[in-house]
Amino acid sequence: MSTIPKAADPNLLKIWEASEKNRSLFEEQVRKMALPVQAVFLDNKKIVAAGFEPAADKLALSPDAAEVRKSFPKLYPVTKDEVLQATAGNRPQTKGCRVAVLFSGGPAAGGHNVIVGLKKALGTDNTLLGVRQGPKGLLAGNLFEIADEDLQQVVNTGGFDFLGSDRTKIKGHEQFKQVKAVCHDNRLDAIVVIGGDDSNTNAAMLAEYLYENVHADGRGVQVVGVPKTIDGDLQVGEFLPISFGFDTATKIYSELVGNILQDTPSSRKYWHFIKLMGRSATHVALEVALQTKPAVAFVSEEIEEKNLSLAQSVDIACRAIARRAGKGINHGVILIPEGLIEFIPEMKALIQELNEVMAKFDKVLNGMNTMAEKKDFIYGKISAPSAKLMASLPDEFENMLLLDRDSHGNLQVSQIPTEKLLIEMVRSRLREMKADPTPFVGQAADQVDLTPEEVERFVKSKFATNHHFFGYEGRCGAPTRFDAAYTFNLGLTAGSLLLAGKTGYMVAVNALDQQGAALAIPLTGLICIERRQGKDEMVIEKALVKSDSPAFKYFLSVRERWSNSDCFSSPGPRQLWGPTAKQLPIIVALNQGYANLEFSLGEEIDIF
Ligand code: FBP
Repeated sequence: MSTIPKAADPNLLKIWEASEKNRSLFEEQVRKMALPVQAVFLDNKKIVAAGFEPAADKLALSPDAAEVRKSFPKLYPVTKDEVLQATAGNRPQTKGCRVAVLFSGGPAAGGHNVIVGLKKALGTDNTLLGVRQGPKGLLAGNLFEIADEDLQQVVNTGGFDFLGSDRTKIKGHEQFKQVKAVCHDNRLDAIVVIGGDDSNTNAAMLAEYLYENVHADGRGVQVVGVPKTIDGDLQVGEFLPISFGFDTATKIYSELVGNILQDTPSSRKYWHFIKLMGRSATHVALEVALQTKPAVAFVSEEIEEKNLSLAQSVDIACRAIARRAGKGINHGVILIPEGLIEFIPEMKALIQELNEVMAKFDKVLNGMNTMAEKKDFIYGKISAPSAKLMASLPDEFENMLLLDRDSHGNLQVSQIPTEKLLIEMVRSRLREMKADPTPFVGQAADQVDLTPEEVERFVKSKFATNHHFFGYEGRCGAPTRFDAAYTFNLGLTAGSLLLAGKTGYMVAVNALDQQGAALAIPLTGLICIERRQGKDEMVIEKALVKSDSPAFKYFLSVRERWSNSDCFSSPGPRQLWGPTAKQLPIIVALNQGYANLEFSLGEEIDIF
């Protein structure tokens, strides 16, 4: 055989260069993917805006509703906290409307399709402007007109790169005034905020502030929110089954976890501690657990409800490891939700105290030069139990708890290496258990039921580990078929709502297994009062995993079996075509009471 390298085939180079212009062969194909459109948005196969009418079902309001209403004297009398539903009747005929759209917060797959749907609903008689770099760009008036050709490039692609995003919180009179001036100067009639719970709270405040008198003739600017976040914690019961981006992120994480699970009984030597993104709620880790069946999956909400300490949480993992070691299985996967530490009650109390101290003494702390100086100061300000707990943590972890908070006052948990902390604590606990297994062996809830032979096997077993954090890998992947379809319909809903003259709503689509129903949820009806950075603030409450939800109950019924055997599932890469392409998130199908896992959102239409 010749060792001289061959020249590349010019034909292949041509194919590859063409694909480079279109980013990749995959993206070239994906742009052509037809999308399902709900019947209310179709007239003779042409996409049109829908009208709206009151929905039959009512929102369950928070106990703070009466207090919240006082802060929305203009919005509440109009929305009356009533949900609207899209209808093919009284379609809006609005022309000349100028709408600006922005992304806010972390990226999530499908954002580009929201914009495509929005533009389609607005049609050629209205103008869509993109805001570059999120709320910060809105304050700076960084707007440009979006053309159909721009959208042909980004349809069905992941990420937020078309516009960019950021986490600036628009708050305070000065910033609201700034937005008002931008609206006035750009002759805006409406703004669409694509964001999570905090961004939709901001949208409600903006809708109130911009309700009237933005333009010389007294007109205001409408504001509508679109529910985005991979965390899945923006849910409103049956009205909003899930935020967009969750499906793509969890399918990507499930593929990665499935691959690792496939590796464990192949190489038979590692315990993998895997932290999964999802700042607060455990929806992401729960979905990935249901998809992959690991040995252990922590559910933060359960730990909080049972009031478990950090040491007790560590014991959960140790018991599973010991039980499997007794059976000769010295490998497995432990899933850790990103927000776990904030839900362990003693850690939560510590973090809350730190948040308050850091907010209150912001200036003093910023003036300090060393971490040691900051620590000394902070230790003097927190309670004795919190100080004791903090001092017991490894240094690296202790420093991380003192990192700068995000613009909403939250600890940036994606930066905290919980997976490494757990490995250290599990290792030292296992050492204790092996040194004298007697107190740990038995049938009580906090013991491990092992035979003498199994105890011997456990004591001799090795504990080798790897740690991973899957977060940024999943946020911007190409949208799944569901996220692509769902977001396009959310965009159609938002555009229709604006043309129908509505303001102060968040769009939603439910009945995801039954052709979909487009809804508008009044933002004021979602707001409650929560303590943040030491102050009471109006926020949209995060939807956490509920212990009585069908998804959690199902998980409870199977997790011991998964833990005690070496069964697992490898769901493989997400599919855009073929028999599994239409699979919904399992938690959505279970919690909404669907009879199967397949979504159906209407007739498939070529978008361009
Ligand atoms: P959003 O709530 O803005 O959608 O962001 C969610 C998230 O992806 C979390 O899961 C994660 O903790 C956080 O963003 C990471 O933030 P950042 O992008 O600032 O590192």
